[in-house]
Amino acid sequence: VELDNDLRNALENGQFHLAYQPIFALAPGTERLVGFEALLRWEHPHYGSLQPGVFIPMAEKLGHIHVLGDWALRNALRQVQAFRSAGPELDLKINVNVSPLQLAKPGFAARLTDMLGQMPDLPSHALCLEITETCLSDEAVSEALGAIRALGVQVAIDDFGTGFSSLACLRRLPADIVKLDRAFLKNSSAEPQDDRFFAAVNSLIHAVDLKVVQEGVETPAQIDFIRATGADFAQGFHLARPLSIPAALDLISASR
Ligand code: G
Ligand code: G
Ligand code: MN
Ligand code: NA
Repeated sequence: VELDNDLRNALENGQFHLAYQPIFALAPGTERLVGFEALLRWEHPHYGSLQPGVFIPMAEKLGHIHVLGDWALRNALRQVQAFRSAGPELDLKINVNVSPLQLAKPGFAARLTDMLGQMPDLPSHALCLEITETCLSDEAVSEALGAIRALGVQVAIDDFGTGFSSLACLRRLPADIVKLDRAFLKNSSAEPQDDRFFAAVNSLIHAVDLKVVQEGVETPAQIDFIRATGADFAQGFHLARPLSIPAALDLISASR
């Protein structure tokens, strides 16, 4: 209950910031930086750094998710412009998580259009919105996704493979990218059938013209495994943790 009240003021008091976790393309023999996922952090005056798993559900329940989500989106867009200037030839992208509640509320696509309109130097393909697969049955969400993709903004289905995915769903996903949940990867590559299973999942996603990001890559062996089984992109602690802005800029310099 105390946190509920704190959340109301946290935005005004400047207690939120974004961390940036790098995403890499699995080019043969190497990994190439392609962009970052923006992740919200709340520096609480008493409890320290709070993870979104704690406060996003609270913000959704209290209705603050719209203001908080707009703040994150605006900040991430501004930041990716700076990242792109630091390495123009890299064509860096920014992934921003959005709650289904944000998408379902009328006006989201219009506000996004405004934000992008205020940034004429930023191509819309540099933004990717991540949504969890569980919300796709909602008609309002599907409509918003259509409008968003018409802008040229990319859509990624987050945490894919653990929730309500069905083959029928996959076939008509209004998206460009599928992010395979890290739980999926855990304990894999120990058995030969894991290779065939992952290769088949990647083929299936490629068959409907989507790209694959594997999340939660924690070991060198997992990089070899997902490269061999066909993932396009990778993200995870083995490659890079969520970074501060200076650390992200250092990585960009080193990637040029
Ligand atoms: O960084 P961490 O593992 O704690 O993130 C947990 C979850 O919080 C992630 O699944 C992510 O989708 C969600 N999340 C992080 N940042 C944002 C944000 O800006 N908006 C929304 N809606 N969710 C976020
Ligand atoms: O659900 P979503 O994918 O948006 O969540 C992203 C969260 O996953 C981030 O908070 C990030 O800290 C966490 N994360 C990123 N890479 C790894 C990883 O390799 N292992 C684990 N356990 N968590 C990770
Ligand atoms: Mn995500
Ligand atoms: Na995820």
